[in-house]
Amino acid sequence: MHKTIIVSNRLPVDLKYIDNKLHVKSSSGGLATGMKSVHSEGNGIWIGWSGLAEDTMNSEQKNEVDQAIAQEKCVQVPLTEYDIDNYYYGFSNKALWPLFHYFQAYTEFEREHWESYVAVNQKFSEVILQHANDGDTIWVHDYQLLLLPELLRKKNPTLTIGFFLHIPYPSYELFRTCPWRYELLQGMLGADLIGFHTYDYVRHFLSSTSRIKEVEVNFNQISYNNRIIKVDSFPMGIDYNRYHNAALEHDTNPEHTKSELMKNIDLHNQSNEESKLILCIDRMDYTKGIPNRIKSFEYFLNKYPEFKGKVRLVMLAVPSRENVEQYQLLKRETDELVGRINGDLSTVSWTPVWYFYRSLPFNELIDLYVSSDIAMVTPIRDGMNLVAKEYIATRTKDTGVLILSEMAGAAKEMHEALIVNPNNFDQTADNIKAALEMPKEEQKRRLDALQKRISRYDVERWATEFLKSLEAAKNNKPPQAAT
Ligand code: ADQ
Repeated sequence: MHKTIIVSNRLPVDLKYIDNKLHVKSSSGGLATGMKSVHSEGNGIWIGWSGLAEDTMNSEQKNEVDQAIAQEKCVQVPLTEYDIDNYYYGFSNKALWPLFHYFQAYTEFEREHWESYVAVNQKFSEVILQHANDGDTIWVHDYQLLLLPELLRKKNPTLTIGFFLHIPYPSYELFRTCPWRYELLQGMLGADLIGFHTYDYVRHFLSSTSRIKEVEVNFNQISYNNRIIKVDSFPMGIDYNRYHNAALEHDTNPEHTKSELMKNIDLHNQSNEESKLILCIDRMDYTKGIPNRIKSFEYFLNKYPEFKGKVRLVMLAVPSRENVEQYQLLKRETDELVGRINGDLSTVSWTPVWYFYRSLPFNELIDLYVSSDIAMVTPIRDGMNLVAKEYIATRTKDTGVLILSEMAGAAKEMHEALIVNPNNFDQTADNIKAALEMPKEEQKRRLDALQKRISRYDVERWATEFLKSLEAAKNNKPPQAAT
């Protein structure tokens, strides 16, 4: 029987050496959840990097890591510190990430980074080919592995290869600025099915492909090298029940032990009945629009001063890619903005922005989701954005309003949110006011529609639909499918 191999840059296991002891934690992130049934089925495996640099471990540790990973039905692609600096922090996060998110001024196209990107994609293909049998299905994830589909197909044309991009696909005008645009497209075109979150990304991809390469595009199919490649949108969902049930549990369990953070928030709410809480949860990334959000909140407070003392912005930012310069600059800008606004506007009993720079465990995240009146998800650019969906899943009392950036892929499916352009502070301020004043019936009406959709198109359904479509794409192949 054929198996399915999932491939992503990082494995769904978190490995750490603390005081020389290996700590292993399986990930409960969106992708790991969505892939759970695929991964646990038959002899399916997951291939990726462990998160630990190969050249910083001794042979005993390497063995220990290998064993721990094998227990999770995973196989690792060993990466060195050089690979991580150049392939991951370099080409993936200093070239592709900003380019695909329209931050062209941040892109660095370095030959050394590119060469490492090619070499690491090659390393991935070698490990996969050692574990794949003829006819197996390989599902490759994300921008770190754009070259992989073609590398695999060249060596084994019997494989069925799917590729899914988790970030936006930019317009041709932007994509063409990449010196290795041809190679990147060539790499992706090794797949039988290429998936994106939204139809706009599909359109941009088809347009880049037809302008850069000699291909024939027919609706959402590309004819290339005697093969047909299907391109389609698969909006990724969340594990709706996990979030919804955790929120219900939070409501009903009187034994629920609250975090220090929540105790403080509760204390503040009790002392100020009218007080409203606006929640923001992001990775600390320049694509997430964190400075704009703070500035638009300040703009709102100045435009509608009657809300001063009554609304707080609770901002939770999880540290990310801290050794990339743009991320350090963003952190500094955020620290300064929060400091300035709180310095300018705070009173003895009111601090407008509560800012936490850390990752929170799941139960504390739920505490925050449940306790907030409004969620503000206003990225400058975002492939999908799962926080918007998680917030909706935690609404168990028919109250809550989502303010959502039109630049997030999620906006394409979540029309009932208050949709804003994050660069338009006037519009954002007006929508914050509208959210704060929205009648209960309207909140319920919007939430009902959103919850219905988000619960139906959950992450498992996303994975199933992609694999179903991949199966169909495979059967679409002309009989002699080799390139
Ligand atoms: P990300 O850019 O990581 O993902 P997102 O989709 O918002 O963005 O997912 C972030 C996840 O991290 C959420 O599940 C959230 O709950 C969690 N999180 C954020 N801050 C946290 C904190 N302080 N503590 C604990 N957890 C925190 C990429 C793309 C997105 C796309 C996803 C999936 O950039 O556009 O939606 O992949 O395809």
